[in-house]
Amino acid sequence: MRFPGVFRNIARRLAGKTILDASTAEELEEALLGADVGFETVEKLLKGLEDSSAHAGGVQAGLRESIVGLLSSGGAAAVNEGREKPGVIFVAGVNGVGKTTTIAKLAHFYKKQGREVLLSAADTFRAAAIDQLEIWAGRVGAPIVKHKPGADPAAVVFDSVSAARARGMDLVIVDTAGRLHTRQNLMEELKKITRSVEKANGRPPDETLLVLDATTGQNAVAQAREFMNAIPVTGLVLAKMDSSARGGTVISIMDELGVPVKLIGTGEKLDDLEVFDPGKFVEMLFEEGG
Ligand SMILES: Nc1nc2c(ncn2[C@@H]2O[C@H](COP(=O)(O)OP(=O)(O)O)[C@@H](O)[C@H]2O)c(=O)[nH]1
Ligand SMILES: [Mg+2]
Repeated sequence: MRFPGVFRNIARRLAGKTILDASTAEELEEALLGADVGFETVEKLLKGLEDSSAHAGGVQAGLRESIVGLLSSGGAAAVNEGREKPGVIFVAGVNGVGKTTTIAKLAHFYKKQGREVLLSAADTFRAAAIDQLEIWAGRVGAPIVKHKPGADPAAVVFDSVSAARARGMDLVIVDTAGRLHTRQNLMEELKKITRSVEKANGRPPDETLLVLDATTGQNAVAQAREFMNAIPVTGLVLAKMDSSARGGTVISIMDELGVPVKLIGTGEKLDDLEVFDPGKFVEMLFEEGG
């Protein structure tokens, strides 16, 4: 994954500096905004740098540390697989962000660890969505539970979780619709599916992942707020990090939403999913791809 030179340029500009002077602060502000870091997050980062009069390791190290701090503040980054079988991972997000692809990658990730994964085709709004998940299920080698297009997604989920329980499987990953007739309908449906998991499994979903398209910047933040009003999102997945122009999106998304980014999508293939690591990510921003 490579980012254009924004952060590398920042790093160069800050090289050797132990005090943040006004003109550098201004340049830094502009560069961070240009890298898709949201306004409030930029102000917070700058204030942190200005407040400490001198940075032992240099301003650049101070900035990196602050960013890693922001990226780590949302809590545990591991996907919760549930304390009892089957764990239920609920996946939401608007159409086109990369939900179904992420589900396939995640199923593949667990299958490689020898876990038994069942996919639940609860995006019943579009017939093509069921077909698409089925194709991925075939590639990954995971069973799928599906109903007819237009069926009640809560019933699909109930059957999926019940089947996984009966077969003693480890995990159920639930694909959901990203669009219905209205946004209100969609949010109601997601709530209903959540209750259906609880009915079938005796507890709500163990993990509720919201998939966001990393290329959409502040728009992704707005989307996330809407979903978070309807369902208890426990983790974010930033898909399309490989085509994300600037990389700063992650920083403001985590700062503004207070929910950890747990996974990042780095391509269209099954292996293109990574567990999000703040330290590694910041290093990559500043060094590898710049
Ligand atoms: N480059 C890239 N493309 C992705 C990634 N994740 C998904 N996509 C593509 O985004 C498009 C929409 O993905 P899909 O999973 O169908 O989205 P959904 O509507 O949210 O289920 C497809 O063309 C995927 O191949 C990613 O991490 N990187
Ligand atoms: Mg889909």
